[in-house]
Amino acid sequence: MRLHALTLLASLAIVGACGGGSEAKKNDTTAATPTPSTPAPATPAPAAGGLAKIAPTGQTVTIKMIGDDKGYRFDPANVTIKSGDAVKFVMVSGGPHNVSFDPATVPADSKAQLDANMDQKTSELSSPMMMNPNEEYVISFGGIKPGKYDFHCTPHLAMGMKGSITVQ
Ligand SMILES: [Cu+2]
Repeated sequence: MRLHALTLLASLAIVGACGGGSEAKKNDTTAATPTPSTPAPATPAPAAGGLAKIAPTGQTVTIKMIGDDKGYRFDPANVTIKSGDAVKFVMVSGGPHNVSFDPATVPADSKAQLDANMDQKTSELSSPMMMNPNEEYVISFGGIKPGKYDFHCTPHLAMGMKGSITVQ
Protein backbone atom coordinates (compact mmCIF):
# COMPACT_ATOMS: atom_id res chain seq x y z
CA MET A 1 0.00 0.00 0.00
CA ARG A 2 2.76 2.34 0.90
CA LEU A 3 4.67 1.35 -2.18
CA HIS A 4 1.64 2.09 -4.30
CA ALA A 5 1.38 5.56 -2.82
CA LEU A 6 5.00 6.26 -3.67
CA THR A 7 4.46 5.14 -7.24
CA LEU A 8 1.47 7.44 -7.48
CA LEU A 9 3.52 10.32 -6.13
CA ALA A 10 6.26 9.54 -8.60
CA SER A 11 3.89 9.56 -11.56
CA LEU A 12 2.36 12.80 -10.32
CA ALA A 13 5.81 14.26 -10.21
CA ILE A 14 6.43 13.16 -13.80
CA VAL A 15 3.14 14.69 -14.92
CA GLY A 16 4.10 17.84 -13.10
CA ALA A 17 7.46 17.87 -14.78
CA CYS A 18 5.86 17.40 -18.20
CA GLY A 19 3.42 20.18 -17.52
CA GLY A 20 6.25 22.45 -16.52
CA GLY A 21 8.12 21.45 -19.64
CA SER A 22 5.34 22.39 -22.02
CA GLU A 23 4.83 25.61 -20.12
CA ALA A 24 8.46 26.41 -20.62
CA LYS A 25 8.04 25.74 -24.33
CA LYS A 26 5.08 28.13 -24.42
CA ASN A 27 7.24 30.73 -22.77
CA ASP A 28 9.93 30.16 -25.37
CA THR A 29 7.42 30.69 -28.16
CA THR A 30 6.16 33.87 -26.55
CA ALA A 31 9.67 35.09 -26.04
CA ALA A 32 10.53 34.28 -29.67
CA THR A 33 7.56 36.21 -31.05
CA PRO A 34 8.89 39.73 -30.40
CA THR A 35 12.22 38.77 -31.97
CA PRO A 36 10.97 38.69 -35.61
CA SER A 37 9.14 41.97 -35.04
CA THR A 38 12.40 43.63 -34.03
CA PRO A 39 13.95 43.59 -37.56
CA ALA A 40 10.70 44.95 -39.02
CA PRO A 41 11.24 48.60 -37.99
CA ALA A 42 14.74 48.35 -39.40
CA THR A 43 13.45 47.41 -42.87
CA PRO A 44 12.45 50.92 -44.10
CA ALA A 45 15.78 52.41 -43.08
CA PRO A 46 19.01 51.04 -44.54
CA ALA A 47 19.04 48.65 -47.47
CA ALA A 48 21.75 46.11 -48.23
CA GLY A 49 24.44 48.75 -48.33
CA GLY A 50 23.50 49.94 -44.88
CA LEU A 51 23.19 53.61 -45.82
CA ALA A 52 19.97 55.51 -45.23
CA LYS A 53 18.58 57.98 -47.71
CA ILE A 54 19.49 61.60 -46.93
CA ALA A 55 16.70 64.05 -47.75
CA PRO A 56 17.48 67.20 -49.73
CA THR A 57 17.89 70.47 -47.84
CA GLY A 58 18.46 72.88 -50.73
CA GLN A 59 16.92 73.80 -54.05
CA THR A 60 15.36 71.51 -56.64
CA VAL A 61 16.63 71.68 -60.22
CA THR A 62 14.36 70.31 -62.95
CA ILE A 63 15.57 68.34 -65.95
CA LYS A 64 13.10 67.41 -68.71
CA MET A 65 13.21 64.09 -70.50
CA ILE A 66 12.31 64.58 -74.15
CA GLY A 67 12.01 62.42 -77.23
CA ASP A 68 10.73 64.11 -80.39
CA ASP A 69 11.64 64.75 -84.03
CA LYS A 70 14.81 66.53 -82.86
CA GLY A 71 15.98 63.45 -80.99
CA TYR A 72 16.20 62.09 -77.48
CA ARG A 73 17.62 64.34 -74.82
CA PHE A 74 17.71 65.66 -71.27
CA ASP A 75 16.98 69.39 -71.10
CA PRO A 76 19.11 70.90 -69.71
CA ALA A 77 21.57 68.05 -70.10
CA ASN A 78 24.26 69.52 -67.87
CA VAL A 79 23.49 71.17 -64.56
CA THR A 80 25.51 72.40 -61.62
CA ILE A 81 24.07 72.07 -58.13
CA LYS A 82 25.18 72.17 -54.54
CA SER A 83 25.43 69.19 -52.24
CA GLY A 84 22.05 68.89 -50.54
CA ASP A 85 20.05 70.04 -53.57
CA ALA A 86 17.67 67.76 -55.44
CA VAL A 87 17.25 67.05 -59.14
CA LYS A 88 13.77 66.42 -60.44
CA PHE A 89 13.48 64.54 -63.72
CA VAL A 90 10.20 65.14 -65.53
CA MET A 91 8.99 62.91 -68.33
CA VAL A 92 7.84 65.07 -71.25
CA SER A 93 7.70 62.93 -74.37
CA GLY A 94 9.09 59.96 -76.27
CA GLY A 95 9.42 57.56 -73.34
CA PRO A 96 10.11 55.29 -71.78
CA HIS A 97 13.01 57.16 -70.21
CA ASN A 98 14.99 56.54 -67.07
CA VAL A 99 17.94 58.00 -65.20
CA SER A 100 20.94 55.77 -64.77
CA PHE A 101 24.36 56.56 -63.36
CA ASP A 102 27.22 54.35 -64.42
CA PRO A 103 28.60 52.70 -61.27
CA ALA A 104 32.03 52.72 -62.93
CA THR A 105 32.17 56.51 -63.35
CA VAL A 106 30.28 57.81 -60.32
CA PRO A 107 32.75 59.24 -57.76
CA ALA A 108 33.53 56.30 -55.52
CA ASP A 109 33.21 58.15 -52.23
CA SER A 110 29.56 59.05 -52.92
CA LYS A 111 28.43 56.03 -54.90
CA ALA A 112 26.77 54.17 -52.01
CA GLN A 113 25.02 57.33 -50.78
CA LEU A 114 23.69 58.21 -54.24
CA ASP A 115 22.42 54.66 -54.61
CA ALA A 116 20.71 54.93 -51.20
CA ASN A 117 19.14 58.25 -52.21
CA MET A 118 17.46 56.77 -55.30
CA ASP A 119 13.94 55.39 -54.75
CA GLN A 120 12.46 52.31 -56.44
CA LYS A 121 15.66 51.40 -58.24
CA THR A 122 15.54 48.76 -60.96
CA SER A 123 19.25 48.09 -60.41
CA GLU A 124 22.21 49.86 -58.85
CA LEU A 125 22.00 53.61 -59.56
CA SER A 126 19.12 53.16 -62.04
CA SER A 127 15.68 54.73 -61.72
CA PRO A 128 12.48 53.04 -62.84
CA MET A 129 11.21 53.68 -66.37
CA MET A 130 8.93 56.66 -66.85
CA MET A 131 6.28 56.10 -69.49
CA ASN A 132 3.73 58.89 -69.12
CA PRO A 133 4.01 62.68 -69.52
CA ASN A 134 4.43 64.54 -66.21
CA GLU A 135 5.78 61.52 -64.36
CA GLU A 136 8.52 62.71 -62.04
CA TYR A 137 11.53 61.22 -60.38
CA VAL A 138 13.39 63.19 -57.74
CA ILE A 139 16.91 62.35 -56.68
CA SER A 140 18.23 63.85 -53.48
CA PHE A 141 21.86 64.93 -53.54
CA GLY A 142 21.87 65.11 -49.75
CA GLY A 143 25.16 63.79 -48.46
CA ILE A 144 26.66 63.68 -51.97
CA LYS A 145 30.20 64.99 -52.22
CA PRO A 146 31.38 67.44 -54.88
CA GLY A 147 32.17 65.88 -58.22
CA LYS A 148 30.76 65.13 -61.66
CA TYR A 149 27.96 62.63 -61.91
CA ASP A 150 27.32 61.49 -65.48
CA PHE A 151 23.96 59.94 -66.20
CA HIS A 152 22.08 58.58 -69.17
CA CYS A 153 18.75 57.13 -70.22
CA THR A 154 19.22 53.40 -70.64
CA PRO A 155 16.79 52.90 -73.59
CA HIS A 156 18.23 55.88 -75.47
CA LEU A 157 21.89 55.79 -74.53
CA ALA A 158 22.78 54.81 -78.10
CA MET A 159 20.86 57.89 -79.31
CA GLY A 160 22.97 60.11 -77.09
CA MET A 161 20.43 60.75 -74.34
CA LYS A 162 22.80 61.61 -71.53
CA GLY A 163 23.87 64.41 -69.26
CA SER A 164 25.81 65.34 -66.16
CA ILE A 165 25.22 66.75 -62.73
CA THR A 166 28.15 68.64 -61.27
CA VAL A 167 27.98 68.92 -57.50
CA GLN A 168 29.90 71.89 -56.12
CU1 LIG B 1 15.12 58.04 -72.95
